[in-house]
Amino acid sequence: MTSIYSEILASASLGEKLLCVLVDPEKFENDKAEAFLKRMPQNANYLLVGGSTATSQQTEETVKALKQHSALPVILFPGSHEQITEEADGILFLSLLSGRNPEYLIGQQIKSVSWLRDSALEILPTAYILIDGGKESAVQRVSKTEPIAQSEIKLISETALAGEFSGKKLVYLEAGSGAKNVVGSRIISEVKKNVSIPVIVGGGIRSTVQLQKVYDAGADIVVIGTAFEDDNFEQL
Ligand code: 1GP
Repeated sequence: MTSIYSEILASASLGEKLLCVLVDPEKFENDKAEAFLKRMPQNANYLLVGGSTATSQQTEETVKALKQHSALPVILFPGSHEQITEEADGILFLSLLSGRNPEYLIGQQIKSVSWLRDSALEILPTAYILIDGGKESAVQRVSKTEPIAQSEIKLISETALAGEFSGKKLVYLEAGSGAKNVVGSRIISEVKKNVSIPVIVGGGIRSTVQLQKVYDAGADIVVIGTAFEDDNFEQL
């Protein structure tokens, strides 16, 4: 079976842009999974499942509901080590490098080892960088860390590169779920220029215009949650 990461690398090397639909198990109505998936752009590549405070049971049930109606790979995007289920295909193994809270740099990761040690989930080490999206995000609240200001392009870029040097395979530039301000184009292009691993961008993307702008700036993968969840993604 081709691994998720080798697919991502192949797409990135061809300049093919990828789209992830993010589902928060705490808010998702599992019995409406089929209708939800029909509404999604048919070019979506992955389903991401996770939220800041979802339980393990909620996560597992949502993954199962999505898998019943979709053949897309499901990747966990865990807010905590408890949101791990074998029902998924892979996991973004996140380290919140923008913050200085050891619990989200390494603590949660250690707690997840007993779940992951014998797991078949594909582990995708990810440099997770929280950037100011104009309002307090759930990541900020839960992790008790500050986002990096959008003006700190050099710091964001160096944080991303430090992530790559530490062995992360992906960089995730996160403006926070429901962000007012999407991660700026200059940040994305600067990070893209500096790292050689694929770049994910998410937070506050609500229209095809914003989506295209983020892709044009250099994002390899875009994550959209809230706009699809609220069914108000603006198509042109
Ligand atoms: C949040 O980046 C994701 O972690 C997606 O954000 O919900 O605003 O699309 P939205």
